[in-house]
Amino acid sequence: SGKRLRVLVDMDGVLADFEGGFLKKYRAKYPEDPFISLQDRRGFWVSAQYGQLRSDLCEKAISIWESKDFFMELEPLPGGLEAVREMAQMENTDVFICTSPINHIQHCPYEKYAWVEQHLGQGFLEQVILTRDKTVISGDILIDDKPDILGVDPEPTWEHILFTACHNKHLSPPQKRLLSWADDWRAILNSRRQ
Ligand code: UMP
Repeated sequence: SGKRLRVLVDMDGVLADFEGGFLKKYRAKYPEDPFISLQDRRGFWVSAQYGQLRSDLCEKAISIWESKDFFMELEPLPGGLEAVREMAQMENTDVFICTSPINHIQHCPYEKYAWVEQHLGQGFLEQVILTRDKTVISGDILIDDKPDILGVDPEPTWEHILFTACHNKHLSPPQKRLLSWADDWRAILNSRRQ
């Protein structure tokens, strides 16, 4: 009964540990430079906060995620892969991984597909959406750690559920939150079923 539920799940900060992977590789490459602990992260843009700390650190931060193997070697966040596998098996449910690649195109787009293939299997490549504008993608729910998801469509079809991350945990956002994958994501999906 009813129509199918389409769930869009973000990758960096929701399925893959972008912040942890960044900090580990930044500290290894620039051991003499200051860094921002995950507890002190504020704002979605890592490069902006590093640039505020010291102006030269903005490009040093960017050099980390522009490097080969950065996206491929990100660790899965706890429970994320299990959750999307379970969603994919649910009746009347379609799950897509919806992620924005960086504009330095040498490694990131390929490595995002390779990460999904490695962790979720080749069949899951059918579910990957790479876009710089998530507002043009239709869905019922978008689970994403970015507080402000803007684009050309002022009224996206999806309800944005804010996935809690080190950089957004102090905000009082207008959206519902998913605190982690241990939180009740099944209830959030069910609330959008008709
Ligand atoms: N990103 C940057 N700069 C930052 C932090 C992240 O370019 O300071 C990149 C990483 C991801 C993209 O490829 O932005 C965010 O994608 P979504 O999580 O919004 O899909």
